[in-house]
Amino acid sequence: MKTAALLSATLLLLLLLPGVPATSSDQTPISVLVTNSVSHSLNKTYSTYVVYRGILLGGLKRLQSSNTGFKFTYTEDPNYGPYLQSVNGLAGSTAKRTYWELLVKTTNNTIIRPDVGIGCYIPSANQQIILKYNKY
Ligand code: B12
Repeated sequence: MKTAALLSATLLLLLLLPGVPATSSDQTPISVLVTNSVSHSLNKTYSTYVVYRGILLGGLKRLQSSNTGFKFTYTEDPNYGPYLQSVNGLAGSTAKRTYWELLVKTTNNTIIRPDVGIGCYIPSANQQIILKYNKY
């Protein structure tokens, strides 16, 4: 009896505490904009989600398997982890000095350039992830 009361009190506390998800599987919705500043081809926007405090890579994998036409590949850097190599069939190239830049439009419309890659970035709800084919 005591245990049951304690359990419901804990559950109530979890539901009431701001910022604490009711379950660890809560979805954090994000959109993904694919854009190209080298050849100015058509932009594409997709919707997906990451789990609570999940990494962007997980959201991109989920988006890829949702059959919306979004495709990506990545390589594994020994020091920094996943490096976004190609998006929708277009790959970055050392010879052409091109790469897929990772930008994020936050909910107050500011565009930031994360100082980590797709394997470390943890999106917040309703952020727009911008994958921009760019030159360096
Ligand atoms: C040059 C450079 C780049 C170039 C690399 C191109 C090239 N062929 O030279 C370009 C412009 C492509 C680049 C891109 C990015 N970079 Co950079 N880059 C560097 C820099 C200044 C030097 C790397 C280097 O040449 N090292 C010397 C060589 C001999 O060692 P290397 O191991 O072979 O270097 C390779 C890796 O560093 C790799 N690489 C470069 N950046 C990144 C980022 C990630 C996430 C990964 C997995 C690999 C990777 O490319 C290098 C060449 O092959 C470092 C900072 C520094 N001073 O070390 C940042 C650095 C590695 N980059 C960083 C970041 C965050 C990025 C981006 C995610 C930025 C963004 N928001 O778009 C993107 C990667 C996006 C993607 N597609 O996944 C961070 C990584 C931190 C982290 N823990 O994740 C660093 C440490 C800078 C920082 N902000 O502090 N980068």
